[in-house]
Amino acid sequence: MSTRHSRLPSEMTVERIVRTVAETSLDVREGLAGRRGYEDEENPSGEKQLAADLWADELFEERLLAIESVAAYASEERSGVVEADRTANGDGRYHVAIDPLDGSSNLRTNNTMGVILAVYDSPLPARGRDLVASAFVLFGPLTTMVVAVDGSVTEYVLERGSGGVEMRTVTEELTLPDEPTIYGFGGRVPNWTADFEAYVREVERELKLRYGGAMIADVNQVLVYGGVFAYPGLESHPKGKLRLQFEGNPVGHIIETAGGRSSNGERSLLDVPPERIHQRVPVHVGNTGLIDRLEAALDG
Ligand code: AFP
Repeated sequence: MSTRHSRLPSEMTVERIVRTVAETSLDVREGLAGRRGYEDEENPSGEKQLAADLWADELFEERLLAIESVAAYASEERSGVVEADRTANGDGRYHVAIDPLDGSSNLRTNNTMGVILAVYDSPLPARGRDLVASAFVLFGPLTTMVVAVDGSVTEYVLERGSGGVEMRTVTEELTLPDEPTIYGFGGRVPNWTADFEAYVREVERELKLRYGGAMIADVNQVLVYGGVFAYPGLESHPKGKLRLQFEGNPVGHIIETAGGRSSNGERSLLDVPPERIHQRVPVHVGNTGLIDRLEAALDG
C-alpha cells in the first residue's frame, strides 16, 4: 500500500480489502484440516470442489462485500458475480475477484497452496489494465502475502496479532532477479503444442525444473529466483487451464509490476479482452527475455 501519509479514501479502501483478505486467509489456513473431502458439485470450470473451496469462498464473500466501496464479488468457485446490495453511501468503486484456494488439489498431499486476490476498478469481467491491486497469500512454512499496488510489489509475513492480522514487511520494491534460474510448465508433454515443446527443449537445458501444482507457489519461485512459469495452451485445450480474471490477470500484474513480463502467447495478459467471468487463458509469466523468446517460438 502507498507509503504516503495523506492517504486518499480510495487507497484506504484498497488497503482495507488487502488486509481483509490477509486476515481471512489466516482463518482459511487454520480451517483446512477437516475440510479435505470432495463435495458432490463441480465449480463453473467443471473442476471438483473441496469442502475447503466452498467454505473459503463463503468467508471471503461475506467479509469483502461488507466493505463499503466493494461493489461486487466474483470467485472461481461460483458461476456469477455477486453484487453488493449497496444501500449505504458506498461509492461502489471496486470489483473483487478471488481464487479462494489456488492449488486446492495440494491439500491432500499437504503441499503449498493459497489465495489469489484481484481488485479491479471496473465491472467484471474486467481488463487486467483495470487492476488497482493484486495479491496472493501463500500457505508455506510461513504464511506470506505478495501485494502489487501503487507500482511496486511488497512481500509480507502474516501473523496473528492482538488486533487481528499483523502484516510484517519482509521485502519492499520486490523485483525479479536479472539472471533466471528456474522453470515450471503445466499441462502434459503429449498435450503441448509442437512450438511450445520446442521452447521447453531449449529452456530445460538452461534452467532448473520447479513445478508444484499450485500456480502461486510456482510463480513465487519465479519472483525469488527468476525464470518462467507457464500453463500454456494445449492441443486439447487451446486456451489452457487457468482463468483470466482470477489467475492470469493478478499474476500477470504482479510479475509485470516486479519488472518481468506476462503473455497469453501473443500479448500481455493485461491486454487480453475480457469476455466471460470464467474465460480461460494461456498463462506465461517471468523474466522479460524468456517471455520474449516464448512469443517468438509460438509465432513460429
Ligand atoms: P487446483 O486448485 O484444482 O489444484 O488447480 C490448481 C491450478 O489451477 C493452478 O494453481 C496450477 O498451476 C494448475 O492448476 C495445476 O494444474 P495441473 O494439476 O494440471 O498441473
